[in-house]
Amino acid sequence: MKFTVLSLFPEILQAYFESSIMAKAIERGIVDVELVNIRDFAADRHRTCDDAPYGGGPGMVMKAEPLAAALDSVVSEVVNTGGRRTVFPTPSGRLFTQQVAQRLAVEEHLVLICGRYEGIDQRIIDLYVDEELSIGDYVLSSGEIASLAIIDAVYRLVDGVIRGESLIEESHSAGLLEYPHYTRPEVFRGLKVPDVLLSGHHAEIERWRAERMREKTMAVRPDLLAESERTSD
Ligand code: 6GU
Repeated sequence: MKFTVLSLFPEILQAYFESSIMAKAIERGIVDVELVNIRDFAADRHRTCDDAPYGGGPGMVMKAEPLAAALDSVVSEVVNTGGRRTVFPTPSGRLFTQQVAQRLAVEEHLVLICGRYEGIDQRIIDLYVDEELSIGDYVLSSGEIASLAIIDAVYRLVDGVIRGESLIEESHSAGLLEYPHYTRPEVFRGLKVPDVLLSGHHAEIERWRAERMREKTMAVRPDLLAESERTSD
C-alpha cells in the first residue's frame, strides 16, 4: 500500500515514517510513502500558497493552483482506477473510526492533503477529494497530525505489517475497551498483579479479561457498550 502526503511542512511527517514499525514495513516493501511539499508547486517568486478568503472573514485559505499542481504530480501505479483514494483530513469531515480504517486498508494508494490556516479552496475538494475525514470533535491547528493518525490506524491493518494475532484479538473485542495489562514484577509499589493472571487457567483468565472489558467500557464509554450489544451475534 502506498501513502502520498501533501504538506507545507513535510518535515513534521518525516520522523514518523523513519520510526520503528513503520520504517520496518517500508523496508520490507509492504508500505511505500511519498511526501510532497506543496510549496514546490507554487508558481510565483514568493512561492505563495495561501491568500485571503473571498467574502472576507478571519484567517487565510490555501490556494487552489499549488495544491492542484501538487496533486497532478502524484502518480499512481494502481491496477484498477478504484485503487486510489484522496482523503482530506478536516474537522468538518465524517468521523474517522476503526471501520473507516478497515475500509481504507484495502486501497492500493491513499493520497492525503494536509490543510493549514482556515482551510483549503473548496474547488480542490470538489475536483480531487473522495472523502473528508475528522479524527474527533476538537480542532487541531493543521492536518499533519490528523493525517498521521489516519495513516497509523490504516497501515497497521495492512497484511504483514503486524502479527495477525494482535489484530484477531482486537476484532474479537470489537467495540469494547481493552482489559488491563501487567508484566513483571509481580508486586510494584505494593500493587500486586491479579492472582488469576498467575494461575495458568486460560479459561478463567479469558473470563476475567472479558469482565474487565465490560466493566471498563460501562464506566467510561457506555455508548460503545450499547453499540456492541446491538451488533454482536
Ligand atoms: Cl482531520 N484536522 C484538523 N485540523 N483538526 C481536526 C481534525 C482534522 N479532526 C479533528 N480535529
